[in-house]
Amino acid sequence: MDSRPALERAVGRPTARANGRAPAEFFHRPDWCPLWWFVLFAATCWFGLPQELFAGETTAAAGRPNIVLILTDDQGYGEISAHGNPILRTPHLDRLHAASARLTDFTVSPTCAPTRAALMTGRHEFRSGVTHTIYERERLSLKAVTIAEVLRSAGYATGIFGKWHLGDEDAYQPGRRGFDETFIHGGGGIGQTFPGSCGDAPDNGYFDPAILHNGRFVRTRGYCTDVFFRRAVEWMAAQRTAGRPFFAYVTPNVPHDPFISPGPEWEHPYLDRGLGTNAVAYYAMIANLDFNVGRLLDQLEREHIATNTVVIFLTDNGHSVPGLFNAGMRAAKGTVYQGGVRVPSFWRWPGRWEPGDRPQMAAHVDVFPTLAELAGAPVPDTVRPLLEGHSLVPALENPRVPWPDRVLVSHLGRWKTGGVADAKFTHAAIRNTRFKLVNNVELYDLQSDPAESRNVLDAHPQVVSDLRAAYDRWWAEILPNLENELARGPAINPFKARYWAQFGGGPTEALLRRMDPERKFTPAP
Ligand SMILES: [Ca+2]
Repeated sequence: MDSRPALERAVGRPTARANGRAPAEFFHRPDWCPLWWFVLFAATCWFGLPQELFAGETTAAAGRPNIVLILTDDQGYGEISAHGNPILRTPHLDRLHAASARLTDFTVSPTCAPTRAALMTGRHEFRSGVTHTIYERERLSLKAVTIAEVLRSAGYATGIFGKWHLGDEDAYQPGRRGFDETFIHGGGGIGQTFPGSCGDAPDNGYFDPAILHNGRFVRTRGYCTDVFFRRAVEWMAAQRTAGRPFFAYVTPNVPHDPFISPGPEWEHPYLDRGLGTNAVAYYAMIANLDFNVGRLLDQLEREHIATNTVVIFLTDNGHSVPGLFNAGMRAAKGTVYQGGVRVPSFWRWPGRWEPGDRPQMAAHVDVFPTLAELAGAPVPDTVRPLLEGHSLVPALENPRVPWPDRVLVSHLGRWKTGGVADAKFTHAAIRNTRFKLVNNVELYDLQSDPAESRNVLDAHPQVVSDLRAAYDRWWAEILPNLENELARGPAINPFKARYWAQFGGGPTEALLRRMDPERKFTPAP
């Protein structure tokens, strides 16, 4: 197999040369995939908005801002005090919220690896083989081109600090997917062990974790979130000194379970508030995360690069502790209801983007084209037609920019091994700006009923018909891309094998059983 990075394979030559086409032309391309032609046709019919409205004049590419993308794990829309949480205090995220353009209708996937795949590729995760968070189905197809590759080809230094979760085998690691600097844990969380390849270093914990730094483990000191942000800030300072624009992808593993508090001082404000043990730890983890976001923002000020740095804050799915404040939305992580897929989306560029809400319907797939445009990074001709996202720059620059209707699909995936044929209408939703069709039998009017409490399927037969047709087409398109469904992983998690090779040791019988790749096909009860 061609061992070059996917971007170089895509363009067939070294990728530093520009292809000469301005990013704003994404929306004028005649060779868009058929689905998007259908979407635009539908949008024009339903709302009478011309396609050209997406192609607003932009000025962003005139500069080359640094880009910091913070993506937290299992923090929902409601876990920010500026969003109305009555208990949790997040003063630094609130500060970022106040200074940001905020996409208030921003959709991600229902779980971790899927959202990360869509962010990295600008495409729905199923198109890159990601249909689960484990069982080799979290591996991002090696055919995919990542936004990190595109930014690096444009001269950006690229770094990841935290969770990757798109494949733990060497070929899938972020160092081979466009990142110069990698400082990560394995699997979907610190200390995890699953059958096959997905898992972290043995016996790893949230305190003093062993972290894989550019291919070698380092023994760190402190709580995981502090460790990841500290290294990210150090690396950003080094890039500033070197005079290189940078893309820092900061992906802490919190507040994903296990709910391990960073310390009693973080728990204190949440004791005696009627919260369960997990909820106290969950809020303490977020409070510590908030502190680290503040530290990062302060560092940008000290380095005098805040005005030349775009800071983006997203989370990867809805919250995971039932019963907590959820901004009035239905359900949580692992569902396609709004509580599972609508998340915070803050975009700060001081002096460039007016702080305030942006109502335009947006999603994780939009991040790739947006970052490429901000960086003035050329997207290969072979990749551009595959992108499903739109650049958000017009909306970030102008809160009132008209925004055509579109359709987005959310699907949980996670069907049993080999069971995709039965999964078409299970944990599946397709929506446009106003309506959402869930599992083919529930229709919600998100504008009048954001809580998704009233099924109005019978009242809107044309809407249902149109969404069903779009979904049928989408489902047929994704099936050929599910390349990981029957993949068999290695007998030992690669992170563990690498750790033992560096420090000595080996698996116990119990650990061997937990890593046995056969469990993918016959899971233990
Ligand atoms: Ca997650």
